[in-house]
Amino acid sequence: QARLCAMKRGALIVFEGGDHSGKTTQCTKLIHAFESAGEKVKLFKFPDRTSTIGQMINNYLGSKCEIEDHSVHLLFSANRWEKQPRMMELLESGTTLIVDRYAFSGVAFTAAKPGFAIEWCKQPDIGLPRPDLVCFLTLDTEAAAKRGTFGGERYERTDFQKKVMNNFEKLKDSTWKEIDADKSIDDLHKEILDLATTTMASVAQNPIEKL
Ligand code: DGP
Repeated sequence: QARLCAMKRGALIVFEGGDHSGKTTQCTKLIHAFESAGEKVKLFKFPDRTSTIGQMINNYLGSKCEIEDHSVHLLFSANRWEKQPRMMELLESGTTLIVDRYAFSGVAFTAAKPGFAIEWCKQPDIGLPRPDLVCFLTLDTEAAAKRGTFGGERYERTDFQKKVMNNFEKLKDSTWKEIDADKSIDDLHKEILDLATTTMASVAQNPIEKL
């Protein structure tokens, strides 16, 4: 019993939301805050464009190649699976993971394409570690537009992004916290730091669940 209590696992904290909602900025700030507090934390970002699969995804997103829609869905999932062993190892050894996009992006983006059912889209990610907290950053279209125009990557179109946000709504469960991202970087950070700190304290004794 005493030994079990000493083995504090890390928390899995995921950021989801539309493009331009500030996920990457907030992930970076959260990592820095935890590091300064002496916590064991590590950042993951999906898609991870550094692996062989990640490079295929990078070329696809930059429209340097075409990949059939089902195939690319499976590649995005494979890109998460290739990181799964390392993620589990870190979580079990007490490191908290901050993850910039995860399986929910996988589902929300593919299901925004014609002919894709949410249930089909969920299948390849079944078995990945389940997040303890999903920070879902929302930003209305007007506020998003103020943050500049979309770059040239595939999916960066307002009509497509609306469908994506609509799909995220269908994926929410009790681990999701919807956060209005239309505020200053520092105010948003404080809100997120609070949520993340509470989550880290509460999950320590719970087993890591699976999607
Ligand atoms: P980012 O590097 O966070 O800007 O993500 C790149 C783009 O890829 C962005 O438009 C979101 C999209 N995306 C992220 N994960 C997935 C996924 O698993 N499947 C699909 N189809 N798109 C994804």
